[in-house]
Amino acid sequence: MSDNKPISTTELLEDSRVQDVTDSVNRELTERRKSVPPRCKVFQTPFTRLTPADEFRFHIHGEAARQLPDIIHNKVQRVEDVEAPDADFKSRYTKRRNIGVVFSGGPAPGGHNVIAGIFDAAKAANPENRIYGFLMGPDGIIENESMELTADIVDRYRNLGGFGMIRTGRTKIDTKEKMELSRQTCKALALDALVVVGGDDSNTNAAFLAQEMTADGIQVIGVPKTIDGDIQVRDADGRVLCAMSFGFHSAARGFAAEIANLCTDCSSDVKYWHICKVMGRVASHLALETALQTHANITLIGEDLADYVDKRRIDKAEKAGTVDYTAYGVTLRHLSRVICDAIVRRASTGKNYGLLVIPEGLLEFINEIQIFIIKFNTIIADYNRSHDDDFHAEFPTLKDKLDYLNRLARLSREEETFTIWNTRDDDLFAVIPSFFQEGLLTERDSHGNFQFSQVETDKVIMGLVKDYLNTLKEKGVYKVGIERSYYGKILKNGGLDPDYYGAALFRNYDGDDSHLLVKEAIISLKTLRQELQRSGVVKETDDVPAPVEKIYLKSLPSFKTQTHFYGYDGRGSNPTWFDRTYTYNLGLTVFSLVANGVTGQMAAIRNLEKEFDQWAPIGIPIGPLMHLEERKGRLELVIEKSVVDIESPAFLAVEALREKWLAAHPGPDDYRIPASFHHECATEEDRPLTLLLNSMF
Ligand code: FBP
Repeated sequence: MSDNKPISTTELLEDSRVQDVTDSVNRELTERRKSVPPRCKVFQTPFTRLTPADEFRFHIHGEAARQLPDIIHNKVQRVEDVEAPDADFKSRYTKRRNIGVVFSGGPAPGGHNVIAGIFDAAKAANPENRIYGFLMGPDGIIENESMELTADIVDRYRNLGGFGMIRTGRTKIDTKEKMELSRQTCKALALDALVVVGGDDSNTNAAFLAQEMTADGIQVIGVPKTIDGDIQVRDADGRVLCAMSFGFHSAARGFAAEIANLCTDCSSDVKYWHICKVMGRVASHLALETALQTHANITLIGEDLADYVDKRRIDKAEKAGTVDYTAYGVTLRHLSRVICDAIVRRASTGKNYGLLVIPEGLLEFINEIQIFIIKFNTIIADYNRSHDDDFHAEFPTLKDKLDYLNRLARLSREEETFTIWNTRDDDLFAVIPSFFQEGLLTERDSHGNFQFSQVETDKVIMGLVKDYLNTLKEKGVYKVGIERSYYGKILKNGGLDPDYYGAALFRNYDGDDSHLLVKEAIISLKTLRQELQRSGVVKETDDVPAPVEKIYLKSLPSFKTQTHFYGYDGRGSNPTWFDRTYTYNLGLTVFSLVANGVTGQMAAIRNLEKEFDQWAPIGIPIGPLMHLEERKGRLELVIEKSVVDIESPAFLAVEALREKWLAAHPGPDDYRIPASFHHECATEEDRPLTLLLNSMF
């Protein structure tokens, strides 16, 4: 455009420089796709074998033994290299196979590398091996929708985030019909093995599929996926077998990078409290990791709140010779008080800003809410079982649902045996804000789980916080501390003696605090005047001097918030070095389990907290991990979700550093900026901090 001649769009789009910068494939993407993750030592030779690791034991649930007889006695399998395999071994290992892979549940960074690992190992063992990807999650198995994954397809997705290659879905193969259709699909494709990449529920599904298809000789292998980090497996003696599901690290690092930026911003313009909700359907692992990565001022951990015991209430009840059950577990009201206390303390040191992290699944740990969730799970499941129409289709609006609940409450008065919803429940529920009522009654997912991501947890909590802060403001308790030197300067500049007004204006003027707090009684210009008159520093006929008024106005807090939700963004991020290496090796582990003929196993890697050369691939038997849990109003066998252990070093560290990170003192905050991550190489910080801390003691 140097000769000012207008350029046509055709010319523009044909220019190679324009094409370069507008192409959807940039240099980083090309490099990412080409990059090859390192292989664990055992995978550096062409063959691997399995050795049962008898030292690991499990407490087997009787119901699991009854329902999963063919896979319940499986052992942990150590993946080992074979230096000189005999001909028999070789021919079994390299026999031509068809392997099907499915993604199940929410995306998690690294999933594509699981497929890449399976693909590379399978093709190396026998180039005739075929890998099929089921489309749109388990529906692809039920409906026989799959595609063969070729080198071209796999190469396009290597080291990239998301599950775009074959996409995902949340359907559960939980009925006889769906199981039969799945079996038919596997047979139609002549599958030797089916690989289920999913969370706790999907690996549960994998165990049942393994049991069901043992007779057909179809192996089923699970892979621990979920950003929530809640698949963590230990044996009966507490030895760690799977420390972390894949995707957790990338999502947590993504959230932490964003939150650290907000810490920088809020401590610069000092006017906002940023309220950050972070994903994690139930467990607060992601919030805990984010706290360690960023040192946000307040991080709530659901598991900690569930464990809360109000000592004062217990003592009081004990003295009265009664038991106060409400003293166990925090209430929403109490929680809002704790948050307000922290906000007020920071404000008193001049910091009326900060960062609050709320885990998405927090409400699961609040007793009063948990009771509603369990009751609604049962009511909805009972309704769906006994009617042709679905509960949500029959009662589409909130009003319809409330009317139905009201009818149930009336029924409870007439029928003694009907106890699930009574008039007290109805009354308690009536005082909850309608958006939250709606949230609690939302549709459950296909596993019967309550969908926390659909509820505005932050809005519920912040509504209560804002109300209580207003009360504290009216009481004069919530005030912004004024720097002593600033006060002195403003009064002197206005020709006034700071000492003359100091004791009348502030509650701590005679102390040595760096920040001065305006007296609680002063909550308006009128009360300011009254207080100064009462102290005799202003006569009835005089006005309040302007510099004094200015100081008072500065002490008035206004609680301004910005809310953010970190979830889908982190879930869709590219994998960190840790996750891309972890998942590629999980894929290699899957093939080793398949080639060695086992079923009902979950691929895993031990020693993730150690240097890469110590990572040890294993197979974990899924059957023994099962326990009974309430789902859709019934007890069902599922893999137990791992929530944050409040005795763990990672939690104890966060708890011990809470006061430091709250930084309710003059001077800088204690924010931490996580190192940026590189996909090409491991860096000093390229491991979840929770993982590191929990492996130290
Ligand atoms: P998975 O357990 O399937 O891995 O999903 C995790 C998760 O990202 C949760 O953190 C979140 O609550 C949920 O998925 C959101 O689900 P949806 O995609 O259905 O909104």
